[in-house]
Amino acid sequence: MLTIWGRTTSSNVQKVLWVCTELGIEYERLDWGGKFGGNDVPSYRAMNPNGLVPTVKDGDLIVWESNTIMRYLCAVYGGAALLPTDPGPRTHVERWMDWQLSRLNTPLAGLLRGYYRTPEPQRDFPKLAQFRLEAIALWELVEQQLMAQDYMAGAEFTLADIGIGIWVHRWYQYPIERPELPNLARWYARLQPRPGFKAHVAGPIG
Ligand SMILES: N[C@@H](CCC(=O)N[C@@H](CS)C(=O)NCC(=O)O)C(=O)O
Repeated sequence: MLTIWGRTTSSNVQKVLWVCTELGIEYERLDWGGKFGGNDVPSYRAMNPNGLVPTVKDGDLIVWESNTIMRYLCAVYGGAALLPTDPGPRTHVERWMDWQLSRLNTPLAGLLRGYYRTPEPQRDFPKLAQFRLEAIALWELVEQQLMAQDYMAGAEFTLADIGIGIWVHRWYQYPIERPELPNLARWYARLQPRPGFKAHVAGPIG
């Protein structure tokens, strides 16, 4: 059985748990990181030298980096619908996965840290305002992308929706003003009935 190290409130852990639900993968999960600690335990560092969550063990194999874990699970547990094996269609999914890590993550995680992990007197409000503007510019790209299709990579739900979906849920909870982006809002609503979203992502930011 798969073992997953990671607290359920972590966005990167949630991606992995959501994929497990989509693919019906059984797993054992250990509360790790955040208030549970454990990231600096030498045996954990030996598995994941970053000292971050999530880490996954499948048999003798250790996997870390949430997107790599998602790709691995799709490859091994029948996830071709979530991540096509055909290289062309696959790029449509992977570019948005990479975009999430390389672009969306910075302002969205910055807002999370600022509003949810930093006491109000210590918040850097000009920086938070900048993160908000950067995030809006990026969500506008998503708004365009969703103009003529239901999901990030086309007509079907894929890993791209999971990777960005964990952030859209946070975006709509942040205590900030948001521009109206109707395609984004409709896509967010489309994700919410999925069992993986309900089980692992829905609810207040932890
Ligand atoms: N790029 C890594 C980032 C991992 C990461 O930053 N994890 C955060 C939680 S979302 C973490 O471990 N923070 C410290 C902690 O939770 O103790 C991934 O996608 O897996």
